Amino acid sequence: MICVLFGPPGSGKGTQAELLVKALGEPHISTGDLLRAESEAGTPLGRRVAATLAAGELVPDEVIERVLERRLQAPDARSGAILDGYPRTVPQARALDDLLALAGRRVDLVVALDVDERTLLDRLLRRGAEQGRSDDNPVSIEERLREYRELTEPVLDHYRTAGVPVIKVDGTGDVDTVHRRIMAALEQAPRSP
Ligand code: B4P
Repeated sequence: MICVLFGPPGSGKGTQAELLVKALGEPHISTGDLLRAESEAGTPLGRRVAATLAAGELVPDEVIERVLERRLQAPDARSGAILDGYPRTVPQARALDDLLALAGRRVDLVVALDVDERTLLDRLLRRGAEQGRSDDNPVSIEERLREYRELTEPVLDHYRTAGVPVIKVDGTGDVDTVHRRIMAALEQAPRSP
C-alpha cells in the first residue's frame, strides 16, 4: 500500500509515521529526513539544500523528485511505503502519480492530520528548544506554514479529484490517542479503485 501521511509542519507526520511502520509493515519515507541526512553528511546535494531547509522554504520540485525516485526504487519500498512530507506541491503529486504508474502502482490512501496553528507553533517551538533543529525558529515556522497553506493544501484536492480516498484525522491530543484515531480510520477507509 502507498499511504501518504499529510499535514502541516508540526502536525505529527513524522511521529505518527514511525508508529504506522510497525502497524502496516511498510517503510517510512520522509523527504525531510532524507534531505537532513544529505545536509548532515555534507554531500553536494546536502550543501545545496542546507540553507533552504534552515529558512523553512521548499526545496525545488525537480531536486526532491530525484531524491524520492531513488528512495522509492529501493527493494524495501517495492511492496509499498508510508510517505511523509511528500508530495508537498501539486507538481510533486503529479510527478509521483507518473512515477508510480510506470510500475503499475498508485497512491492508495491519504491520511490528513488536522491541527490548529496555535498547537503547531507550540510543538515546533518546543522541538526547537529541545533539539535545536535549524528550521524550528519563529521566522522559518511562519514561512513553512505559509507555504503549507499556499502550495501544499491544494494537493488534497488533487487526490480527491483523482478519486483517491482522503481521510481527515484529528491530530490534537497525545501521540497514542492520535495513533489510535489513525488506526480506526484506516480500518474503515475505502481503498482506491
Ligand atoms: P519535514 O521534515 O517534513 O518537517 P515538518 O513538516 O516540520 O514535519 P515533521 O515530520 O518533522 O514534524 P512532526 O509534525 O512529526 O520537512 C522539513 C523541511 O524539508 C521543509 O521545510 C522543506 O524545506 C524540506 N522538504 C521536505 N519535504 C519536501 C518536499 N516534498 N518538497 C520540498 N521541500 C521539502 O512533529 C513536530 C513536533 O511535534 C515533534 O517535536 C513531535 O515530537 C511533536 N509532536 C508530534 N505529535 C505530537 C502530539 N500528538 N502531541 C504533542 N507533540 C507532538
